[in-house]
Amino acid sequence: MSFFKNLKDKFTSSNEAEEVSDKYKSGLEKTRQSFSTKLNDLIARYRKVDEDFFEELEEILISADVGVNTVMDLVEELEMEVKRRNIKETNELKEVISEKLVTIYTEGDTSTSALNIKANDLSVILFVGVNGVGKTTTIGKLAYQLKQEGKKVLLVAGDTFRAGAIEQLDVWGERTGCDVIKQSAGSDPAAVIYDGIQAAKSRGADVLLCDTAGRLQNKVNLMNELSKVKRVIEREIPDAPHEVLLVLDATTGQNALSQAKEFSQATNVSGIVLTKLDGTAKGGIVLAIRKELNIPVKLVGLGEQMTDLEVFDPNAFVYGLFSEMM
Ligand SMILES: Nc1nc2c(ncn2[C@@H]2O[C@H](COP(=O)(O)OP(=O)(O)O)[C@@H](O)[C@H]2O)c(=O)[nH]1
Ligand SMILES: [Mg+2]
Repeated sequence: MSFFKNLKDKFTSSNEAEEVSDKYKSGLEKTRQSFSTKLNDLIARYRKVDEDFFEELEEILISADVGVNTVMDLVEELEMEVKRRNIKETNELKEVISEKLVTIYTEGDTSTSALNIKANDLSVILFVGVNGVGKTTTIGKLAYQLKQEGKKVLLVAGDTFRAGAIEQLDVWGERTGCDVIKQSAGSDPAAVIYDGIQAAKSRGADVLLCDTAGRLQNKVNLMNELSKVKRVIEREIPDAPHEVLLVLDATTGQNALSQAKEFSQATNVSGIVLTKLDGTAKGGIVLAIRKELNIPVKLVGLGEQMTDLEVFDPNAFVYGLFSEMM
């Protein structure tokens, strides 16, 4: 069966699957418009597959932030596939490109993007990332989802540095019906997180979502503080934190990659949350992050609403990009 047909079947097979693919489709609107316009235009100009075609395809992929190394790998694989299947017409390549985007993302890694949340015990999730990337918003969205699944969720206001950060988390607490553990602004974040863990244990919470600051007096202070917060969590619960999620803003492009390198050193990041995919035409950054950092993208932010957070699924991503070309 063809790859397009498979995808189509998969994402129209049930109401749930359709809901997921609709979210991806609308969240990836800008990337799809830009990418499919360019790809269709390229295919119209080059009817036959040749060197120049691949060179221009490289440019399109690089302009979508896929990342140079990933683009090279991808195009190499495409060229092999063209030989193997004896493809002559560029029109036939749409499907091959979409298929390769998925395989290049998943290559050598069959793990799912599901969060490491325990069935019958407390799970602690630490959110890190620079200011404005969407940490607090993602915590609110995730709290909402987990509550829908029937879990008891507590939030901890570990960003004690930025004015208004505690109130912002409080608003999400009210919106989602989750308690927020907090101290006054300026207090020691590790102490607040410690309080959060004690509260989560005594109240029998299932999941503790820990917010942190994205900026301090300087970067060294921030990284030291995050390491300290992580140590406190480890000391209180030996196998925690169950996830350290680095939140990255997709609209910042390749800059997100350098942020990832810095935070990884301080906290051992277990997964990426890529926010604001709806706000960029360069959604290819998701591939660059996966390939160049070797950290899985676990969640994607596809809008500002409470429901605009999805587990990352490379198939849904590609379906969202190619649905109009199928
Ligand atoms: N369009 C869009 N905006 C988002 C998304 N996630 C977060 N935001 C917005 O990004 C801004 C900063 O978010 P915030 O959670 O305060 O970032 P923090 O400083 O990392 O905690 C807010 O205006 C959010 O509404 C997303 O997936 N899509
Ligand atoms: Mg915040």
